Amino acid sequence: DFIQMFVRRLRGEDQEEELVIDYATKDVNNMTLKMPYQCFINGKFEDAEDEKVYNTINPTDGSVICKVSYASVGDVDRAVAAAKDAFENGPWGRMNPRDRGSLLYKLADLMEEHQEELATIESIDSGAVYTLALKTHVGMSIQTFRYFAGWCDKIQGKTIPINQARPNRNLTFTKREPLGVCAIVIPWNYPLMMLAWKSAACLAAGNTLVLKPAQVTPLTALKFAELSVKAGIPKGVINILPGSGGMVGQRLSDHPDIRKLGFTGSTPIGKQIMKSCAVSNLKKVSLELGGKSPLIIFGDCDMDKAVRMGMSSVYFNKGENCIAAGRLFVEECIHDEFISRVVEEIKKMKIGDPLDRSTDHGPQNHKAHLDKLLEYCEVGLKEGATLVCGGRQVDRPGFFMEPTVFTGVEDHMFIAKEESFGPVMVVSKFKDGDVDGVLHRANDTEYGLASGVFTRDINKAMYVSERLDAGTVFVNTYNKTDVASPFGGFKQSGFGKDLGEDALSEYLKTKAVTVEY
Ligand code: TAP
Repeated sequence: DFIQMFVRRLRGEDQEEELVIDYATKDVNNMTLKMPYQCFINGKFEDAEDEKVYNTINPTDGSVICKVSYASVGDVDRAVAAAKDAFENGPWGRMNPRDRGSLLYKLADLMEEHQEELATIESIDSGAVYTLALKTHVGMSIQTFRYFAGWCDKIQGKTIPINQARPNRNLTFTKREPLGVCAIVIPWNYPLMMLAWKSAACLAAGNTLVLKPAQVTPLTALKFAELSVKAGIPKGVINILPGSGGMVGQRLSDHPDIRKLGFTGSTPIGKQIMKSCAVSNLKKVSLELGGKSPLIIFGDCDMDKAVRMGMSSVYFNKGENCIAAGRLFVEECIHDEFISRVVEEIKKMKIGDPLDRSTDHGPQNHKAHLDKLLEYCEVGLKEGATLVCGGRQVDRPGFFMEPTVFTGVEDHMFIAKEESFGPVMVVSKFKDGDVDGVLHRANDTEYGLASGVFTRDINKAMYVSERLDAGTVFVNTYNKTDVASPFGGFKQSGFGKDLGEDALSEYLKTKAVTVEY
């Protein structure tokens, strides 16, 4: 019966022999990678319907890593049916929350055991610098699962005083229940971490899921699927379908048995998804979309810190960072010094093979993205912004782009308004002391994901952070994202939070029970 099966699974006794995986293998980074490449449906790796496949590419040299299954609508329907059955009839739905937490802790432990392999796969599939992949892409993913594992047995409702129906008495209490089958659709910039941010909260809340990774970065998600089996997560709870947004993603948005879709990606696709979710069956949605996050640097800042963090606000993960500072506003009195120090530091950055431990800056994620970035820089030049450095592809194989700085960027320009999602620093000056003026310009965007301010004046910092219209404000720091702190945007950067206690609510519904006695 299922309890015995569950106990065996918790002990990991019956898992490894059951699971048959046809791996793609590769010797790289002093290890042999074993990479599942097929669709993961109902606890098994299997070919897509029609056995369709596509190639996933290593952006460091443009070579093919391996072929990957290309899921279609039929595969989505099978995965959703499996997730529905796992939710309604499987052990997952009946499990004690604390046991659910144990499984998620086990999964996090397995991810840690395999962290070098996961980071290497992430590095070759997405171009992430290995040292960063280990610490952030994989490291934060592990922390995310641990953090949400701890929430499983702490999801609780309230008792609420309501008017009594005298002479009887009433008691109202609320229960927080999982939604059912959830879909998760994610982008390519942090493939495993985006999976972790959404899946961990979704699973901790007791749901089952069908996830579509970005087409260009499917491999860590499929390795994660393998680890989930080893952890003893029951079949059907996690399903992973590599494939296109237009087909797999669209079918997930339209599917009548899915109750929630969690999405991270661009604003136009987010709108399309929300529309489809509404029309099909009014699915709940959360959308983490584009950004053009302003970073304001005042003359009274700690200059060393402002230079260091101003650079990482733009160049972290080669600029493929949703909260990247899309626009820097630098006070006139320090503008020239700031720029010359940034340029000096850029010269020291080592561009190269992301697996090399001394590399600071790896290749852009895929060719189409690099091409878009080069075009972005051309537009900036044509508009009359000053290209201080960079702007070109690096003369070597692969999809490398020079860290770039534009100054003299005026508010009406395309590069002042549109996100690059690459290593392009876009700098505008503001008049000395003009706090309200720069705030107005910083907020004059339809995006509202993140923002930052550097100043030693605590009053100014508080004033500015109150008025910046963004879901995250960093004061004298940047990119300081933590699993316990809610993350998500305002305005057309979307709604709904990842991480922190808030993220659980995205995957729960509240039931009010009223008793008369
Ligand atoms: P998108 O083109 O929006 O793609 C994101 C995901 O949606 C991919 O998996 C994509 O599939 C899928 N998709 C495409 N069309 C779809 C449809 N009709 N229905 C359902 N899913 C569909 O974004 P991108 O270019 O991959 O990522 C870059 C953008 O994401 C940037 O604008 C960036 O700001 C944003 N981003 C935001 C955040 C946060 S937290 N706010 C984090 C990271 C990135 P394919 O694999 O086929 O493309």
